[in-house]
Amino acid sequence: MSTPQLTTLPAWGKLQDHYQQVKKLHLRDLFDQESDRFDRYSLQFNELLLDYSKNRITDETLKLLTTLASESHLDDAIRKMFTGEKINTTEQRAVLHVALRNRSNTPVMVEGNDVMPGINAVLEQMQNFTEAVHDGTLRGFSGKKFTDIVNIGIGGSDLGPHMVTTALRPYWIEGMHAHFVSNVDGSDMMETLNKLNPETTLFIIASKTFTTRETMTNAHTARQWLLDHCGNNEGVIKHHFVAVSTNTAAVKAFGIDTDNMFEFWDWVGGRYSLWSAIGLPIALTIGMENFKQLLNGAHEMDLHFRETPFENNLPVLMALIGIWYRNFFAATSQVILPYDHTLRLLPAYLQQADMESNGKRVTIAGEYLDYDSGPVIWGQPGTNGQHAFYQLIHQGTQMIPADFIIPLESHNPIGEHHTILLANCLAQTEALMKGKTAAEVAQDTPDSLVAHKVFPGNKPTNTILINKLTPQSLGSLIALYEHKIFVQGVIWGINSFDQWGVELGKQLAGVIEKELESDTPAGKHDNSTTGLIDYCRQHLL
Ligand code: G6Q
Repeated sequence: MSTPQLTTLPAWGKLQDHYQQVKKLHLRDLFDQESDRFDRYSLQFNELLLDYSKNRITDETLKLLTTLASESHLDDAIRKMFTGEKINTTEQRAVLHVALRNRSNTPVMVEGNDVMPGINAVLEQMQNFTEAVHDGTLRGFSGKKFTDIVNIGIGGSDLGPHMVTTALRPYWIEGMHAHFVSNVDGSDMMETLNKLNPETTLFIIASKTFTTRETMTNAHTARQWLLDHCGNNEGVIKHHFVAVSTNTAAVKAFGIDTDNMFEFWDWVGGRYSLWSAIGLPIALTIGMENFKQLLNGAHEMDLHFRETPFENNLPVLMALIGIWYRNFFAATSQVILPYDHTLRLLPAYLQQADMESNGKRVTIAGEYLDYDSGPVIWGQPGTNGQHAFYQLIHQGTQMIPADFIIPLESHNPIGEHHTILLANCLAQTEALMKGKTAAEVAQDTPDSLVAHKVFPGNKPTNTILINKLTPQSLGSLIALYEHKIFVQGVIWGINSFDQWGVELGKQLAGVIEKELESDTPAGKHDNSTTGLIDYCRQHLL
């Protein structure tokens, strides 16, 4: 079914009219009038509680937004994704990260073939490999057990496993340490290698295409480092390097034995790939059983997403509320605020997941949008951000919807730390909602300062409470955001699963790289770029 023009849908027009009413309402007043707002606008799912009551919504808003979802044929789009239809139309690919964590193991067909046997075979290969590394069956060139895993990858082949491995620090197997090198800046690689012993270091080259310049450059540097430390014995490479890729030929050409290659498929998008063998560094660090718990948590969220009516469906609600702010309040950004040190990479991870998926300006049919699509996603862990950018969220001129995320139970329950963290998280959402009126500003405040000390409030927030950050609950949390992004993409009528802007970036540098290395004048560029290339060549090279 083709996506109808969003702005012509009946619910869109009604939401525009409704916005004129709601924009005048203050959350403080809504809470005064509705003492059961928390009960009505919060939902629990397994280990997660979503409180969306501090949003600028009424029952009518939610009714209209869920109608918008129905009019956008969201149910049909969900079915298409889960049943392997080629919804990534510009690349003619299915989108099946949900199959990677399909723990019920029911068949998922792509072009008449069930993908589950292939997925299960790679999971088994990962299991055998991680066990062999952990029990010492596989060892480094001098016979010592591996202690350090270095994942070399970038973008989707880095951010997911890096974020998850960092978030699950309390589950790290004793004696195993994970490192992630992504940037082609040599400092990234050297800072990592300088800490490591080549005899006990295992490298994972993670690249869907196995052609990405940064990853290949880093992989060759790591290879040479190892050779330099083992008397240039090429035979050791196969013991210290494994690859995760869809490109068997390129893996072979690099010199990695295809027995040491973990396969994945073109229907796994890079930013959705942590559930595939791209998750190998996760499995090596926390163990395969915990990796499967991560998959279980995501699968449970998949089932919830697929089966729950829109009005009680966590990803759908979060997506619709996001659309409400983006398209009607004209909010340009969304901030992610995890109150958990181990979730410190979540904002960067979601930045890619969301901005690469929904940073699009044409519909699936190639027509220019006459409405806004994905917002800027950013954030930092709390409480650190409170001492920095929260000022603008409280008192700046724009409205920035915020997601606050916090586990109730800490893995490091020392003294009062966690109570202080939790109190700050809850206090911020309350303050953003209520604000502080001129009447509430202290009586002895000079008139000239009152306006400076007034907080407008009415700043919307979601709060996600997680009982405890475990592989399972983290899996559910990530899948929640993945599906939120999907729903928004469906309503905007865009392809959330291609990334032509990223592809362009991969090609652009090639020409200038050659020019920087040559003595002949720079080729055809604008005057600024030519000037910069010439300056670099004269001063640095
Ligand atoms: C993800 C993007 C992008 C990609 C990297 C790495 O969805 O396409 O971030 O993951 O560019 O690509 P390779 O895995 O092919 O090296």
